[in-house]
Amino acid sequence: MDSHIPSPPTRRLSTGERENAIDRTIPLFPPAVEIDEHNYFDNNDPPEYLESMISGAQEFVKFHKNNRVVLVTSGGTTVPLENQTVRFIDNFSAGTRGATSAEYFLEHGYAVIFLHRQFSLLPYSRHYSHSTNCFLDFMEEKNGKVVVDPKYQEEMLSVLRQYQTAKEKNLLLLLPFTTINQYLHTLRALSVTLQPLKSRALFYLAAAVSDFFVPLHRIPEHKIQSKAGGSKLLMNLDPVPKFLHRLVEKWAPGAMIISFKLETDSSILLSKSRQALERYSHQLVIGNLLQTRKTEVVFVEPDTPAYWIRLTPAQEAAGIDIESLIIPAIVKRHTVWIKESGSSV
Ligand code: 9Z3
Repeated sequence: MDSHIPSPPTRRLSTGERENAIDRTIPLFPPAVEIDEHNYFDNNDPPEYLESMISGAQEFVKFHKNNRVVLVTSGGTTVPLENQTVRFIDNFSAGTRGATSAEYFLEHGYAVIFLHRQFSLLPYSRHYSHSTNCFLDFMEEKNGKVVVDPKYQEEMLSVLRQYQTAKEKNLLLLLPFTTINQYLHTLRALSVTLQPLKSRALFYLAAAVSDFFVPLHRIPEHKIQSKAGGSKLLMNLDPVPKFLHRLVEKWAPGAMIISFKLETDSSILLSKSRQALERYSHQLVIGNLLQTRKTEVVFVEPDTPAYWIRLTPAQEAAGIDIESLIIPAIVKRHTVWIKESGSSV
């Protein structure tokens, strides 16, 4: 690469115009109520595979009927602009938080339903699947055979054993989605599936969910055509209903529910997280900033001062996952939640 060409600023894909930007200081959208739920789910069809996916999940829940089960959502959601989709709107999330957290939940004895964006990072394989962690770099050739480079043997053996244990003990159910609509239908159906577990069910909603979408009745069937001479493409997106309150009240009563709040402006992170907690009346909002999400998060809970979890510089240098601190703190709270609800385990 020519070193005289300045590299583009990171993460900023367009300078944009201030007056067109989403104003993150305005209050959150109001939560969805029953009529919004009907409007959305009656008018945006479920994915064809939903029924068979849910029957697999029912089996999994039956198998773990006496255990703690966490539903981890992970990765970004896409917003198709055409029904036969060539173009879509997406977001940055690679699913690192979700995939890493799932590993630590498994380590703490949870069964995990991993509802993830297809092709985003997966528990265990994430160590070797990222473009900066290409699996081929962990291999070498010896006597005409492919073997793991000795310097990675120990770590890979440990990851492999954990992965195989999770498989053998049927502790990990991988369920993919791609679009925001698939995500919402699946989340609702899974919530109902988890109801028999009552307080032993935990929701850990780490997926980066789109705020805007094109409803089914407005989506063009075929690829949007560009006209000769070039015309502007104007998009008209509806807000995605905020179903968290429905989830808390109706879809998963009794379960412990944790959502994430993502911001880029540190001055509004705490207030936005507190607003979300009050608006949806669940148990915990984990606030994080895009820029520092791998090294610090803040727990916002009812009647409690904000609680920060931060990696020390030494932990950061040693490559410690912040999720290794987040998950034990959650497990402690989930234990209290279960006890207070009068259940055991
Ligand atoms: C998060 O905040 C996650 O921690 C990240 C993880 C998406 C930042 P990565 O995949 O990133 O590890 O790179 N998730 C929730 C984001 C979200 O959409 N929250 C909604 C909001 O902020 C509320 S449900 O409005």
